[in-house]
Amino acid sequence: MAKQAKATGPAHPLVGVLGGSKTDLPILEKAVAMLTQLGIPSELTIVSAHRTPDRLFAYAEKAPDRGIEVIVAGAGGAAHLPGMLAAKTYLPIIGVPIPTDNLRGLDSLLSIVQMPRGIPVATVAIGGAENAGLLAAEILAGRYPVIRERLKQFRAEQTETVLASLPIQPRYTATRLPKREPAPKRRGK
Ligand code: RP5
Repeated sequence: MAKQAKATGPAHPLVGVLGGSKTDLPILEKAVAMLTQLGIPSELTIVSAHRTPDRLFAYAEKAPDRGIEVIVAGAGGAAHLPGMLAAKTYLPIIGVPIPTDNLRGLDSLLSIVQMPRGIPVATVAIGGAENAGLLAAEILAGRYPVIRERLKQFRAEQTETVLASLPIQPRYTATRLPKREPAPKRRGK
């Protein structure tokens, strides 16, 4: 696929990519890059569950009317951003646990993945922002056939790249087997 597909459908962002802090942006840019590659318009901004809670509520409440259909939310440590967004909107929320210095993102992962029954957050791997972008695209693919086609193409090219990087034949290592033990005698014979 061309590095960047033409933007898909509406001119407004379909995916909101939110980080809890400026320091989360290098990871979340990978979700934006994936969406851009698939031609899906997105917006990237900072909303902190703890430092700017009113902004979080306002974003979640206005997002559907602004045409946002999926939210990717990354946060680190006591990562409450994805869960609080999920509590305030019916839009699907994809949580990205941001790696941390002290606990290497395990804190972020557990904070995001252990949602209570009734308020789900789809959680990707620690630092797995590319997959968050892909998952957002897969959610949108149900409604936008052009996104479905681009995802199919992405998968096909990915498979081709992997197969092209492998040796064609399985590698055979010749080695001398030890002599076989004689078969044990059957009883009664
Ligand atoms: C969280 O605290 C953010 O998502 C970020 O990952 C973490 C640390 O934030 P900074 O102290 O780097 O701004 O809310």
